[in-house]
Amino acid sequence: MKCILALSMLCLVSGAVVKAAEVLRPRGVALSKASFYDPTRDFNCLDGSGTIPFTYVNDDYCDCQDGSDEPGTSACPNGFFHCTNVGHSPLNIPSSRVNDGVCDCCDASDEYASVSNCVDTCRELGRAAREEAAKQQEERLKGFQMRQSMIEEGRKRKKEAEVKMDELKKEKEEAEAMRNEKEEIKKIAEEPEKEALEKYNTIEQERKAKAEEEQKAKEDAEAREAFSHLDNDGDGILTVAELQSRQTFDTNRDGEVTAEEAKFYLRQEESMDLETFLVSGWPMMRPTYKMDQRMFVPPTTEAPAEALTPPPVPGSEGKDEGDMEDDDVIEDYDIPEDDDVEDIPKEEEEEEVEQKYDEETQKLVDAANKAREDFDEADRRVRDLTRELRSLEETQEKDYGPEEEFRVMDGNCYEYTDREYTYRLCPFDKAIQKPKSGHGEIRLGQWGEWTGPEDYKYSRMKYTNGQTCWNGPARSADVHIYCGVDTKLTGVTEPNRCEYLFEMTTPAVCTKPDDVSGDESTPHGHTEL
Ligand code: MAN
Repeated sequence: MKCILALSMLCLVSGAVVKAAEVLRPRGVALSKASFYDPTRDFNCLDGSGTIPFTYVNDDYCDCQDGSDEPGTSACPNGFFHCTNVGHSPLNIPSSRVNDGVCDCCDASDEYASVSNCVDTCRELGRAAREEAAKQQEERLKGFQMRQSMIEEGRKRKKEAEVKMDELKKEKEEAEAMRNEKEEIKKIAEEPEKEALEKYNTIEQERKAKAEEEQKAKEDAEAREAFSHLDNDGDGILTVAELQSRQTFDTNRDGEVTAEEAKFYLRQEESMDLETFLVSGWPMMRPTYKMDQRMFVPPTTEAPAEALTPPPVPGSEGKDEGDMEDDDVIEDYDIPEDDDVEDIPKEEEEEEVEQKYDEETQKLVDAANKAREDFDEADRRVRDLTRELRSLEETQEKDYGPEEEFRVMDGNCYEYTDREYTYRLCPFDKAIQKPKSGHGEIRLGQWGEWTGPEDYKYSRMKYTNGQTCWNGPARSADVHIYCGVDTKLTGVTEPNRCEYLFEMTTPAVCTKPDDVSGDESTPHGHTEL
């Protein structure tokens, strides 16, 4: 479209070609696009939406749909203005910012017709930027060199692990052979032990049976002796009168053995023969009788005398201790309820527990025990070596980067503390969150995999299967890795509930400075330096 008359002067000014980097082009056009703006020809809109006379370029009227006819004015809402910024970096700004009173370009070219006093600061800014860039390059070079050391160290460790694994495999084979040998020895030692124990057990059973028999005989003899002792007239029959003659049977301790008291021990009969006595009379009478017997045995040491001091018997309160006679002591005993008057001495009990095998059997048991211990030890060694080998194999299976550059991080942990938590990342192992309040650690995840984009997958790590979030999924953590001279965490956030983002720098991802494209969109181009 033609310029209207009133604006023709402006058309001339704004449409005039400007001289920059010795290539003439309209205002706001980048050097790379200069060839599209030929003042000797009509202008073709860059998107092909139309063709206009060259004088329409920068005439402050938008003719092309893509705004390409107005690179130097703010006429097109979607156009771009290019600042050359000599001395610094060129820049494209939305053309709406042209002459808006704000200095966007350091060379002030975007404000050519505004009242703002923009001045060209490109040289100073350029110098500072170049200094900063040089510093960054230097740091990146340093990082890159450090990466080389990490690679070397990583490869060295890999080799060492391989050597160690070979050693362990050999050791394991030897240990297995040793275990098999010990197992054989154990079997050989256990066979005679088993036989001997079986034999021993038979003998032992027989011995016990015999002992029981003897005990029974002893008790029988004891009962018969008691019978003849109580059978005053020796007629083979115990009578009420005979029992009444024994103070022992004065159950209520009133000084007299009544017929009822005597009959109690005769099972309410008038008399009892030996047979009945052995079967039912003696078992009932025995505790009382034995107690009586013991009471009369004069104590030989003080201890047993003390042991015999009877407990107070209800009803005996009226008796003054001082008035007591020897017999009183005896009579004041309660009748024991069980027949344990003769407590089995402690020693005997212990002897039973500690009972040893006969010498021959014991030797075989000892030999088998030793063989078992030896086998257990050999077996333990095999299991230890297997475990060690497995853990080493797991390490070897991990992906430590194309050049083993990340391997040195395995085994280290890095921390970052914010207001509430201390976060810990142990690369290739786990991520942890520890509340400052002192509560227990929360597992955010275990080492999962590399998750960076295809062109550089080693720029992101994923840790998964952490502690389950209340009413939610298992916690997990992403780790974004940037180039930096230190391996450290630079920040941790929780962009979504229970999904954590760790940011980390390390020389492991520093590329050679010359290779750096400066394109911030590629992960390894991004630097935190
Ligand atoms: C804990 C922490 C937080 C998390 C909540 C979810 O407090 O792990 O990071 O958001 O649990 O309940």
